Amino acid sequence: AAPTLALVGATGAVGTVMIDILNGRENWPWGEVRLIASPRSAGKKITVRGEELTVLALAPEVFDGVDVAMFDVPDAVSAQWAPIAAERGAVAVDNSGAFRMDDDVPLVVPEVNGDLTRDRLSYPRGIIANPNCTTLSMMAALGALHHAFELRELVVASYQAASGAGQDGIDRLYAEYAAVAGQNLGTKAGDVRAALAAAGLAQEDSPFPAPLAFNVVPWAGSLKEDGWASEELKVRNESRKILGIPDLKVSATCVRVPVVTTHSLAVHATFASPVTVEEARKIFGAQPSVVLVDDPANGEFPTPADVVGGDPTYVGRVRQALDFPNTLDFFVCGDNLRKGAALNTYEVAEALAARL
Ligand code: 11C
Repeated sequence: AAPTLALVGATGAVGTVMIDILNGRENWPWGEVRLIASPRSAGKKITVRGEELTVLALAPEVFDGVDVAMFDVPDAVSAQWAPIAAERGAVAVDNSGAFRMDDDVPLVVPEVNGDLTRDRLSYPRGIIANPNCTTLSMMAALGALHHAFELRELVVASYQAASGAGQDGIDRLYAEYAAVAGQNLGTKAGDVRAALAAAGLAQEDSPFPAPLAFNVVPWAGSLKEDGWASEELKVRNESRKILGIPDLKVSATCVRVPVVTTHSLAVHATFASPVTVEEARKIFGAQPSVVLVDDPANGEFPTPADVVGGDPTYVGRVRQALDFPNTLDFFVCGDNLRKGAALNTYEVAEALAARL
């Protein structure tokens, strides 16, 4: 019989994009689909491939008979429920941060280390993890370069969209834009903060630590040791694990920008030997999930507003770093809710379905 697919977190920001992906998929290996969410959302109706499904409340029994269960829920929910799904016979493909760095849980980007979905011995706990959207947004491009030229050092700055903070992030950015619209703000220190406060948007109610409208905020995630943000450490640790380079030198600065969806990264990647722009372009051209948009003379480079909603990783501004012969600088944009989250999870699930 065709395998059964479950989606836990079907009504959240990433879950909603996942439904869109399920509806748009050309090849369909699945039989039954089960949509699962918190008891608060249970009973909702969602149409998947022409069939109206009722969202089920998260409970151990909903995993009975499920072959692959995709989790798009907060860390604590995954930490509790992915092992229950696995115990009941499903392979859990988890998009949270709960298991990513566990030695017996592979962290998979199909273009880079997809072989890890082929053998059950690679995921002994029945759990496969999906990377953080910031790491993931550059991985298809970086993995292709690494396979060809051997990556040694990685310095990145991210430009992260509000939807990285979920529906609350999206709602907050829209509310801030509405509150500042038509006012000539951004000319005096504090004028944006004051306008938001006057509109009833208290800073302490925001998922971001400073106003995002008319601004950039050099912070994403929670505070870790020595002033690092959790997002920056995730970029370091997850890049090392996915690329299989435990001692890769990485330094990241993560920044939130007033973009709704699509993360961007400025990447400074150093390889074992000199790499030319022509060679890099060839490698990007040979990677089906990478699209090169790189003709600055004609104003062509990737921007979030131009690529949001797309599946590929868009790469532009490819340059040989002038003072670093083994180093390439380039700019990457990737939809953080699609390849950065739902799409990658689904691609892992689909690879598993092919083996069931
Ligand atoms: C953000 N990258 O943009 C985060 C969201 O570890 O899955 C995803 C957090 C994670 O805020």
